[in-house]
Amino acid sequence: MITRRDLLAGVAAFSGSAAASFMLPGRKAAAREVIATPIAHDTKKLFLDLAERPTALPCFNGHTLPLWTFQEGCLYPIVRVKLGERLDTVFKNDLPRPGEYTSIHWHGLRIPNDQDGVPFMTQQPVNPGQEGSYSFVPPDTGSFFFHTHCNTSEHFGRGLIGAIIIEGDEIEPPDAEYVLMMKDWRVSPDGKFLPFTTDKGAAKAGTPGTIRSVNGESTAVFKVPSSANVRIRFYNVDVTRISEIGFENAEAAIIAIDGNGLDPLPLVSWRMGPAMRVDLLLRTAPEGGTIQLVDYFAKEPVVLAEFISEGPAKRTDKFVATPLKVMPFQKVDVANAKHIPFIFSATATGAAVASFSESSGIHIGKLCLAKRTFWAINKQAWPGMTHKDLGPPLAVLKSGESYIFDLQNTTPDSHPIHIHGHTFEILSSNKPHVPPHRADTVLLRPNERIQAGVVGGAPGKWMFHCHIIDHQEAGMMGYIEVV
Ligand SMILES: [Cu+2]
Repeated sequence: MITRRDLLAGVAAFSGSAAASFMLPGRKAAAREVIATPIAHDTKKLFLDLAERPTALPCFNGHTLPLWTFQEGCLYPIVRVKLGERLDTVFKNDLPRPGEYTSIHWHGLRIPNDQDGVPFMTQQPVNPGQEGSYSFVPPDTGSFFFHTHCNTSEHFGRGLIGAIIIEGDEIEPPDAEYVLMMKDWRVSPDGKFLPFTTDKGAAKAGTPGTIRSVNGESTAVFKVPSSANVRIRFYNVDVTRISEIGFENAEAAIIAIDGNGLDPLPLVSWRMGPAMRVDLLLRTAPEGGTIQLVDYFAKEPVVLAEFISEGPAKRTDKFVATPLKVMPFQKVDVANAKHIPFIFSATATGAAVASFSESSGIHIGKLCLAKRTFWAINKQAWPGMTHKDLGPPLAVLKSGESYIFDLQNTTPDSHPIHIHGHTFEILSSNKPHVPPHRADTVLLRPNERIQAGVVGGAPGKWMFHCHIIDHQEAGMMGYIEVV
């Protein structure tokens, strides 16, 4: 019998079974695409209170840590909005440190630039004791999230993250739905937060956590209906970790990537960097059975979650994943698109720090480390980790016109590349491991080159950066201007 681990032996080389599954028939789905349309026109009110809340998460092994969260009583708030509804948000900055300003970025939402939540760039920062607000109608269905865009390693590191789900994409409702947020925590053995970032980590693959979790549990356990089709919205909201998720001995399909419905792909495994999301449809086990969700991109596979079936069977039919409705995106005009190269590289300082060891004899100047510019896009390293000191844009796009971003990774590390306010149309790669799809964050593997179509969106300055936060804060960030 071929096990999932055998299959993954092939996947590890970015070929074999996963690639093969993308070549299954059925990608001519355009004819049966159903366009999502607004299902409500109300206004939803949301209040967020950013504050320190000491919390003993189950994964903390009895310790209580000073988390920073958006709401009392929950680790990650889950905000649900119907397509067509307006979301009016008021937030208060009650963070305990003087000068700890905030703003909230709505990751993946194509909303007006002045609602994008980037301090200094799209709004003034909100200082402790102050309130801020946002008001927008999310234009697309799907699984998105929100987080601050300031002091991001620490804010993510302390848990300041929430999910925002835009409903209205289901043709056939699933039997149940679950939201899974995967994040590591950097905690010392005696239960204290470790420094959220290190120079060594920032110059390499990012500063890793010490405790793994899904929804704050080491292994999240869900009681699910038996023999049912359940929707799983899986988020990688870690700052560093790249995972490759799959189920042991189960039938499942990928039905959306970063919220964007696609012709369902049989799930073998799916690799995800920080900020990437995937919506899965899983056929649960018969009554009494358990299905495990596993991260295979680790020295030993790690069980992230268990789905334990209870009650009578919901379905007896063969598992077939119904596609989601999709949004009426303007397609990239590939024939007439302007190509723009983006080269993601390490700086000389970054390369030196990455190879630094006590015995190497390499001396890294204090000034270089103070600047912490280890990474660059098109040889521009974002000056410092705040959003002040705006340099020139990396590119200027015209709203409504088509472009192909030629994303080139010249480093030995993976980079999940995120664009604000836009959705990439992933067209091709020199490592054929992904099918064409839409995404707001695309994982650029070592030495990979990806062609990502973009249609210029709303006018404004839109951040464009790696979502390994250590890389973002050490230079791999810039912005695109749309005019
Ligand atoms: Cu990166």
